[in-house]
Amino acid sequence: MLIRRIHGWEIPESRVTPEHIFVNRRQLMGLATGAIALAAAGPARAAADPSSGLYPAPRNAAFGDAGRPVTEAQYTTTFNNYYEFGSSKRIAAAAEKLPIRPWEVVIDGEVEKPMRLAIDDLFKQVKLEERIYRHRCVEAWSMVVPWTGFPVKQLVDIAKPTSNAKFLRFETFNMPDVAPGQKDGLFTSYPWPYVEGITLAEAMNDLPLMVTGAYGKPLPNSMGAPLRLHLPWKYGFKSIKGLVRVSFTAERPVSFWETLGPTEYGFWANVNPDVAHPRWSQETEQVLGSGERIPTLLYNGYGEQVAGLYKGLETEKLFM
Ligand SMILES: Nc1nc2c(c(=O)[nH]1)N[C@H]1C(S)=C(S)[C@@H](COP(=O)(O)O)O[C@H]1N2
Ligand SMILES: [Mo]
Repeated sequence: MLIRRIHGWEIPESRVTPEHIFVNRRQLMGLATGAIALAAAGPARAAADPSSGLYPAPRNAAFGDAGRPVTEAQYTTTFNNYYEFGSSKRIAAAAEKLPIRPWEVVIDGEVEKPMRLAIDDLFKQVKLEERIYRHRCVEAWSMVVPWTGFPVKQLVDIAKPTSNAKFLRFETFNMPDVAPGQKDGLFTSYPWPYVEGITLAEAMNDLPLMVTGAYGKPLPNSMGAPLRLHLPWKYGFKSIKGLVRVSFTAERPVSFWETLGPTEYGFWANVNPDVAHPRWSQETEQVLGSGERIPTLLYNGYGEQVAGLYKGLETEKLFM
């Protein structure tokens, strides 16, 4: 039964290919893509967002330009995995119904003092910057996004973990009344809320980003507003959206997908073209928007920054 559910989930080619066709059709129709991009980049909601004054944040050039074109917002904001709102990629309209203010984030577990922060108060305690990162979904499609956010390190500083803390456990909202995917039937319930985890050592690396915005604006709901994680060297499912809680733990957290399909989705989930998913190859990826197929890189090309984190862990399943 588990496997059947997973089957319904990740079918990389069939999900991505229609997008490619869709894109080409638009181009064939002679639509000015620039005009579409402008329209898509300016959602009406952004004006009312209390954090909109924080944008655009300065770009941190130390993280480069991804070496590939930035994927236009018209694609990344409308082709999303966000199972809380359904299992198709077209959840953007449904996600707009998520009330993102007021919004609180709880920091608890192995910390000096647990706290509950209003999201805009949290934003006041951190320094936002823009970073262009590659994103590689386990389904073998990819994108490049200029994210705005703050290093996970800054969150660790705010939390003040105790010496018992070894992991960070991230949790998404659970609101079945607004998120139809969380209202599953009797025999098909997912283990909501969505949970993900990383080690404290990973959290202290320079790369992981707490994301608050994209394309120089507050995040659209479809991409995980008001707060999500981005881990550019790991498969996309680790980059959890709609965060309401970060807990510091002594034990390794078990993630949402790991609970559903432990033989397919593990804790580490580092990108590796040479380690196939049990049901498909990870050698290449299809670029969202252009539809181009390109080789996948070890650690999604971020090995220089993160490979050292995994020294001595070679017996672990690092790449699933
Ligand atoms: N809460 C939550 N976070 C999530 C998901 C989800 O279904 N729910 N999907 C993951 C997957 S599989 C991917 S590829 C990315 C997609 O992020 P995007 O919609 O910004 O492209 O979000 C990840 N974070
Ligand atoms: Mo994904």
